Amino acid sequence: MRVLIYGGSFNPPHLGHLRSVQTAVKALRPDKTLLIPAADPPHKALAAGTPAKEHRLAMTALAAEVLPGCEASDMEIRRAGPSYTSDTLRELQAAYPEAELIFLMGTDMLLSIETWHEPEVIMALASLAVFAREAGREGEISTQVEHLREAYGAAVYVLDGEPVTVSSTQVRALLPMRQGREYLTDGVYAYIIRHRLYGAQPDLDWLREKAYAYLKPTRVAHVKGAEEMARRLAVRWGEDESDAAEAAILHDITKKTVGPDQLRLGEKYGIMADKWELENFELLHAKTGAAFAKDVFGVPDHIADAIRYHTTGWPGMTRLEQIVYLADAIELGRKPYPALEAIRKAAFQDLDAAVELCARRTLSYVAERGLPIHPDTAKTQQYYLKKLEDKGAFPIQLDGDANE
Ligand code: DGI
Ligand code: FE
Ligand code: FE
Repeated sequence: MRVLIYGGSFNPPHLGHLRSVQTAVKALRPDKTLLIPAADPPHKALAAGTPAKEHRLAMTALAAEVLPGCEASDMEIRRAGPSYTSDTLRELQAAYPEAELIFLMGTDMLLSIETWHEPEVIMALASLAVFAREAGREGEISTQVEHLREAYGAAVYVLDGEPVTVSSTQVRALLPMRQGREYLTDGVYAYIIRHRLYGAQPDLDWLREKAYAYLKPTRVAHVKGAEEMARRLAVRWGEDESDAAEAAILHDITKKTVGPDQLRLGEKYGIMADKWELENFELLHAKTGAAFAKDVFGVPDHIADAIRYHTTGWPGMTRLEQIVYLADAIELGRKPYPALEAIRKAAFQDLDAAVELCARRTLSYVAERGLPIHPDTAKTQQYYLKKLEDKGAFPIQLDGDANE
């Protein structure tokens, strides 16, 4: 039996790691491959902002899923203190007494192995597997391989392949810029976004694809329209365009859940439905949407709140919240309703006036249908009316031909 072992900080695990493993698997045909994230690597301090080791283990397990016969091991993370490879190999030898252990390593590790804790134990317990052809370092590599064979009797497999040069450092630098997804498995990327590790912000193409999968197909056009309108308004009002897009993409994320299921979803997130929401479950989708977007896509509070207030509004909304509230109501695919054109126009001239009119219009829409008025809708309208008065502006008058 052969067990291939690949250790590292996996911070995060990326396709370069997986390709190295694939190359080694092809050459060495192990029965089992273990990816072992280190708890506390003795050789290099982990970068600032490194996620908890449990996150690195979870990501490594997700990465391992895409390679048959490959799994993540928690043995170093479980163990207290620094992760010495010699201890790991002792433990593995006890677990697989009959197996040949093969320790896969990168060039830097190969060259520095004599400075590790108990290098002679490592080379006695395991064979090494290294890549022969890292550009410009072939000489160093073959000299070191010869040296380890002579000095330690090391068994070294020299793999005919180039190591993949993408690094975790590069990936970490890309993630906050909504980039880097192409270096990760989808499972790892989704995990990073969900927990917003490394300051990651989602690639919006990816987010759309994921978000639309939760929508009824007939709602997708509305969400696209809301995103487009939210972007335009963000540009107009100097807000972050991609934050506005992110909120709009997710704003109706739980809308498909109807009836008592909407109530149950709220309970799952600790949302107590109020009297009005109990009479009209649909109102809850704004609050459950915010909670869901936080849970599944890790959205920060300012985006979650824009989702939360998109249906009723709220007194004293931030500009981003106003933008999402309005974008939902005036996106270009909205079926015409009275005051729509007036709200559209106002949204680019005076956000407060537009919000006031939009809330006023919802109040009459709801009243016409005999539905209960949610107090937040009323409060929103009153708040913005007062705000307009305070700044000496007038609410928008609708005359007879407002029914455009
Ligand atoms: O989710 P969308 O359809 O895109 O739009 P939305 O989130 O604004 O939801 C619109 C629904 O919410 C619409 O059916 C009216 C309802 N609504 C908004 N404010 C109130 C309200 N329903 C009641 N009962 N009371 C309100 O104050
Ligand atoms: Fe909605
Ligand atoms: Fe909507």
